[in-house]
Amino acid sequence: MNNPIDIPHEYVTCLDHVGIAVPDLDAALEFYRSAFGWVNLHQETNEEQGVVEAMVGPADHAPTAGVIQLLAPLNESSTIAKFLEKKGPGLQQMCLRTSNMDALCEHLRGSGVRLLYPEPKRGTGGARINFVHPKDAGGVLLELTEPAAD
Ligand code: CMX
Repeated sequence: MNNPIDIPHEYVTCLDHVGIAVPDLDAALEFYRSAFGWVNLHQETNEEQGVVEAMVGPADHAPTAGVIQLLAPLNESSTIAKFLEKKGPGLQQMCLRTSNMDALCEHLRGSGVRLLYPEPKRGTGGARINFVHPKDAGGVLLELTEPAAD
């Protein structure tokens, strides 16, 4: 049966990134540069999510190769500020890339998996994002991202 709701592996395409909460973005960038020669591939501020984020990887990274997302809090009410306060710096999330966010969300909700947002929000580079609650994903905050068309 060629129903995309039944075959999520066809539209959940790769590990997009792992997200690390950091108190100091510049210090974290310098660590990945000096330790591994990795570079800041993309940086932006997402006011809604309360973060300044930087995608870090090898300068010639392949489009489907997972990268590291450094997440620094934009203000004290930021999710990342709360995470740093409760747990300290470290792995905050893992993100899977999808080519069909709507079908994936329908599939997950139909399976009883809790998503944090009723509709996707704006993520890195204009991507559509949502999150699986960590309690429904083995203790891992699981982000889902559908990159912007360009
Ligand atoms: N990873 C794993 N478990 C986590 C977690 C995380 N990042 N954050 C919270 N939890 C756990 C808590 O430890 C807690 O477990 P216990 O009940 O066993 O103690 C449980 O989840 C619920 O925690 P909570 O205190 O009730 O909820 P929080 O206020 O910590 O919020 C969450 C948790 C996931 C709802 C919140 O972090 C959230 O909305 N995240 C999505 C948005 C986000 O992370 N934005 C920043 C990144 C932006 C981007 O990637 O673009």
